[in-house]
Order: sequence, then C-alpha cells, then structure tokens
Amino acid sequence: RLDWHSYYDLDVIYDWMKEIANTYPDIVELYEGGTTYEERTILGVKLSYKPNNPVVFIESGIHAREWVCPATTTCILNELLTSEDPDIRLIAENFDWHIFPIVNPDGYKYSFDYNRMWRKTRTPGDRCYGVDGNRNWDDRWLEEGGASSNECSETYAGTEPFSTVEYDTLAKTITSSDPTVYFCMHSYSQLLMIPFGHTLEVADNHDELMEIGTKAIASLAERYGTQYKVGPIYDVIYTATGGSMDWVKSYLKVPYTFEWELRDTGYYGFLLPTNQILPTCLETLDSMKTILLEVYNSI
Ligand code: 0X9
Ligand code: ZN
Repeated sequence: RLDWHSYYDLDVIYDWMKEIANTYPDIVELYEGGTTYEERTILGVKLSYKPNNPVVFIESGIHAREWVCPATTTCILNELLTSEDPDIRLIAENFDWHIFPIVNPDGYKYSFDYNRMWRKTRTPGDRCYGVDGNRNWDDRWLEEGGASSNECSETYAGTEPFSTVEYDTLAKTITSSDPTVYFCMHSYSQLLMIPFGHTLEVADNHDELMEIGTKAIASLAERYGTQYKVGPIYDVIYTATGGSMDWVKSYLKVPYTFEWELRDTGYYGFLLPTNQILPTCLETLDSMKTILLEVYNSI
C-alpha cells in the first residue's frame, strides 16, 4: 500500500493502481493510455461514479525527475475515492476522471535506477538518449523558441511532431476521452499556468481561465500559506513550444486547461523531501476543487 510518506518506484505505483481497480471494481477501471519505446504501458485509471459526467483528464509525470507529480496524482486519486469532504465528494462523483500518474514510465524508471535528474524519454538517438515529452506535441512545434533540435538538449523536441510513440499514442487516448478539463502536473516553481507557451496568441477564454486560476491559487494558499502565481506559460515561466497543454487547447479545443508547477521554488527543487508530499497533495487538491466547482457551476 502507498502511504505518501515516500516516493515509490514504477512497479509499486502500477501495482497500487491495479489493487484499487480490484478494491473498487464498480468505480475504478484500469486503462492503457499508450505504450513506450521500452514497451511499457502508460497505465491510467478511469474513475466513474455515474454515466454522462464531463471528463477531467490528468497527465502527470511527463518529466521523469519530477517525482512529486506521480506522488501527488496518486494521492489525489486516493482522496477522490476516500475523502468525506462534501466538496471533494461532489467533484469526485460529478466528473469522470481519467488519471495517468506517470506518462513517461521509461524515464521515471531510469530516474530511479540510474540517474535521479533524468527528464526526457529513453528513445535512443545517434549521440544521446531521450526526447522532451513536453516539446513533442503538434502545436507550434519548434516554432518560437524554448525547444531544441539538438538531440542532446534537455528540451529536444524530437525529429517531428509526435515522433515519440509515447505521446503519439497518448494524444489519441486524450482525443477519444473527449475531456472538458485537462490538468498537467509538473514541478517545480509554484505556478498555475494556462495556455500558451508562445506569444503568438492567447487562449480564446483567457479571461475566464485567469479568473478561475486566481481563485484556485487563493484556495491553495489557505491551507499552508503556499504562494503560487497564475498566468500564461510564456509569461510566468518561459517560452516553450510543442507542449501537451497547448496542443490540447488549440487542437482539441478543450475549454478548461491548467498546468501546475508544484512545490517548491528551488530550495530543494526536484529533490523535494518526502515530508512535503502530503501537504503538496492536499493544497493542490484544494486548487483543483476550486477549479472544478467553478466548471461544475458553469456547464
Ligand atoms: O519546461 C517545461 O516543460 C515546463 N517546466 S519544467 O520545469 N516542469 O520542465 C514548463 C511548462 C511549459 N509548458 C508547456 N509548454 N505546456
Ligand atoms: Zn516538467
């Protein structure tokens, strides 16, 4: 069993997902979201309490070393199943949840076994390994900067949009899940980001996303005082093209898209101590709850 007091290896997390599917057979279903270069499954779960709910899709762990993301996402999944807070029950039961805690399992495994600071996939190139999963999507691919055509770069965009089997297959899963809400989990920097990673346009509902995001970071801060900033990617962090959220927004036209950079602001960075996992999970869920109550009341 997971207790969110440590970080867990890929197999432990996948086994836990299989276990909850067995424990809650009427509500939780295992779900293969794609495959990887090393032939692993990108494993997800569908959580559904009733038919005809709008879909929330959670993509987490696209960057291997951001270990607090799979930890937070699995913790949130557990809260959705077990919490007795009425607002959590409302969002748990009135949305269908498609949750993928680790969409880069090859990289995550590699970060456990060989190199704690690994970021990319494990696709071999001529000289270096790996594509940056958050630069490989077919939206403004390699266009405005913040992505690289050098295969040894940490932000290598790949040979073409969706050159990776991982995100080619995951994009098809996202498309067929037809989400109303798309959440991406990254670390670190304490940011809540909205599209886009380039300056060429803003989201068609930019003002609405800013308004909801501003409320979300206020509710996130209530629990422990953790301060976040909200805004478009290019504005609050840097220019970055070919990211998953940008593709989901511009290609699938998903109305509500948010991307977290979780704790902290750099003191521990990617090496966030394990005693911060649970607080990170709970405050992040507070912000998700605020977003989804807004969405629930407006659709
Ligand atoms: O560089 C990234 O991909 C993100 N930062 S991280 O430290 N987690 O690697 C920034 C988000 C860029 N997001 C999109 N372009 N969607
Ligand atoms: Zn990241």
